[in-house]
Amino acid sequence: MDNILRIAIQKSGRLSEDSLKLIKECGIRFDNGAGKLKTSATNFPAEILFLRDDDIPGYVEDGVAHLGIVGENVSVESDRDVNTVHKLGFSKCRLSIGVLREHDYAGVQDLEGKSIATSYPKLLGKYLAENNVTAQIHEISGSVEIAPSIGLADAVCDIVSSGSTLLSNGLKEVETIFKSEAVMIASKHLTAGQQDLLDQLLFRIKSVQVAKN
Ligand code: PRT
Ligand code: ZN
Repeated sequence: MDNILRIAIQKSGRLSEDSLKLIKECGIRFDNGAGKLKTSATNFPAEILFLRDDDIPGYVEDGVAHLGIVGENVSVESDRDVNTVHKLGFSKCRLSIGVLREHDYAGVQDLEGKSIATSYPKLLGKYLAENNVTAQIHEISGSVEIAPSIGLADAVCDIVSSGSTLLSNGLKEVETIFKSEAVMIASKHLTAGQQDLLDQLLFRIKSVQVAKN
């Protein structure tokens, strides 16, 4: 087991295609037969695990996976003890606060005493504390943007990419609290052999990135 790298990537979602593409562009070949949860590379000592993105930081912290590709937003929110070894440049997005469009918003102090719905309570809590704002954080796991229009919360804090989801829910973006992209995270307990394989992989990833720029 010492000389094999287990890489966890998202099974199905916004990160999946680009994660697979990156691994392939590094010259690593494997069979990704539909529905498989694990596959072995044929020309590099690596295994690929297909997981839900939220589970990846925990698997990497525990050393079940040695590396993972995940949104920095998910990695930071998970608060797991892992190393962020490289930014990958895809799945760029931001974590932003949105309020109802008709709401007169003058600045972050306007959130004082308000309730904010989010799936990112830690990142939001940190932002509010840094800005000396006390607000009620209402943690929900999905469909966050609907919360203000149904009276569940005064504001939302959610991932934004084009902004069209906020718009179609009658919201406007008022604060960006975190900028994110896909990152490679690594276990803090790699063997010397695994560290060597990670270095080889990072060299290939950087070469791919340089070739694209
Ligand atoms: O099933 P699993 O748990 O693995 O996946 P998931 O549904 O939790 O995650 P997924 O696939 O939706 O997103 C994976 C990662 O992609 C996120 O953690 C982000 O790092 C990144 N990413 C990039 C995004 C977006 N863009 C994005 N637009 N994640 C989510 N969205 C959602 C957002 O939540 C909101 O509902 O898209 C909507 C906003 O998009 P716009 O374009 O309307 O602004
Ligand atoms: Zn998820």
